[in-house]
Amino acid sequence: MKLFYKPGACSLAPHIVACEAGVALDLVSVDLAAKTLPDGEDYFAVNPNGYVPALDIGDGPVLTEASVVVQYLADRNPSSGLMPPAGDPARYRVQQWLAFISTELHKSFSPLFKPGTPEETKTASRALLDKRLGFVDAALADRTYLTGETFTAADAYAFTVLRWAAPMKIDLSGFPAVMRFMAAAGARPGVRQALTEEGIAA
Ligand SMILES: N[C@@H](CCC(=O)N[C@@H](CS)C(=O)NCC(=O)O)C(=O)O
Repeated sequence: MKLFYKPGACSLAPHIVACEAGVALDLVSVDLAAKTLPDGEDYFAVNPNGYVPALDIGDGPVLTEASVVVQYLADRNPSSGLMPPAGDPARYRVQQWLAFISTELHKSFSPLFKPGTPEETKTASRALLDKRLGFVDAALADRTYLTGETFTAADAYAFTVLRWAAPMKIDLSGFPAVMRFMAAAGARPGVRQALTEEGIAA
């Protein structure tokens, strides 16, 4: 399987899941500004939306959407615990977090990265993130990871997105449980492996 990625972007989430699950990936870096691949090919031919992640599973069009790609990879190795089985209420708890991370966190960070975003929009995004971080902090108060003591696909996605707080100058010190989560997730061998392979390990 080929993962189209950019170092540190949301494509890090499926990369972490693959490392945690022991699923082998071929990594293909995408120049998101030029929308090209290392061989000069047009990335729009891979993903017409032009964004990462995209996963070539060798069967039809690439899979896209970080919250779905992580589930596909986690399900390659059910014993990893990254995604509980269909029908288990625990699976829908993880999916609830995946949807929350995608729509409430990821998409609130996005305007902060975009050149030309009006200051007013950035201020609104920061205010919303502050509220949502409070929610995540409260959820993590009595547990290591989002749904308990088991690291799941949702944790991989949350870790990926919350890493953006530092470059966006969002201070996490008021969210101690989030800081503990980042330290615990960041110390996992699978997470270290993905960061190292993307050339962004601290
Ligand atoms: N809806 C997509 C959005 C993915 C996304 O925002 N990707 C960013 C990197 S984190 C990207 O590739 N941006 C470049 C672009 O949209 O041109 C998902 O949930 O996976």
